[in-house]
Amino acid sequence: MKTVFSNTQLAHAPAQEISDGELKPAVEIPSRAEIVLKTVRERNVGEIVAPEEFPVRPLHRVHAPEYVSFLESFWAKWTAAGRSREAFPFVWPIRSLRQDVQVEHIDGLLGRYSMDAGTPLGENTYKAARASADTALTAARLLLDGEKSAFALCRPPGHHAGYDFFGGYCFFNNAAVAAQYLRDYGLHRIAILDVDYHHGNGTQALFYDRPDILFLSIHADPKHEYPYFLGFADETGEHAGTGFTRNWPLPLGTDWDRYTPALEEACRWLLVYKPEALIVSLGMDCYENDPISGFKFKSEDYIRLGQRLAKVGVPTIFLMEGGYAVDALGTNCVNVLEGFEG
Ligand code: Q9C
Ligand code: ZN
Repeated sequence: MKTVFSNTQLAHAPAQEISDGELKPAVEIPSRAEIVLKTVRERNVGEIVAPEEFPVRPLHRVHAPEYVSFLESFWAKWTAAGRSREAFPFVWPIRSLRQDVQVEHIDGLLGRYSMDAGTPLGENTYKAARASADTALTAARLLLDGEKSAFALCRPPGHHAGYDFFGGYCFFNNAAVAAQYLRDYGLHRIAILDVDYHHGNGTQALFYDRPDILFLSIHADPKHEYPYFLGFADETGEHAGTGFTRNWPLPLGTDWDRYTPALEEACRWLLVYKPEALIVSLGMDCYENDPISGFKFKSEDYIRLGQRLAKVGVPTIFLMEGGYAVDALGTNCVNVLEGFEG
């Protein structure tokens, strides 16, 4: 299968992140994409193509135009305020604070458009995130043009980003942008299967009231893991979307054997729903040596994951999400792709 990737995606290169009460070296870093790209080459997954440059319109189908503009203009405003290092939000308009004020200060804007303090923004974040979304859109385009599968080597990732906020290392919701694009260009039923270790809160929220985009997510129980405030089993959709969201929160320590019942159930939902396209939000952070996660996948389990998804028998695009054990990331990711291709 073809891999889509652009070097522009490497331009977002955060140095540090806030976690566990410390400033630590960032884990969502350019070498993640580089090692996956290298492994795709070495193991001859297929041709590597550059993304098309899409206009902003497909982003506006999913994200608030004012949010996109905020990201675009962020660095100019940040530096105009005399700051030169990467930025972290630190104040949010939560309960009892006013939601209706026109925020102008850059510190207020950062809180208005974010969900956490763990996601650094830098000079090139916007252009890298745009390129990552272009990579997802190009993979969607490949499917519309008749390919049976494609791999979008997205980075920065997307599934935590929502209608008007960034967070969890994510800025544009690549999977959501690709899903909406497939809808806008003629497909009627899209399924998104999110196998990242963390719940895809952004993707779920974007499509929560819609029956045309099924959202299935298997992840660490938010009772014990980020994002803490979404991803529980009782979230099944609302209004016309009732029944078109499913969550399988699993305990910390879950290994492949304890993961497969959830995966089998998710695959059964796919069989019933009969999507015209499947988008896999492919995080590799269920891996046993992931530095920020608590599941116990072995590298070989990623082959099994790819094999199982092939049996679903639907045109599929894989979009990279998380996965922070950089040394093993290329192997784990290409294991899925090879497992899928058989
Ligand atoms: N103490 C994705 O995998 N918090 N995002 C980590 C660790 C944020 C992960 C805190 C995790 C976000 C795309
Ligand atoms: Zn993750």
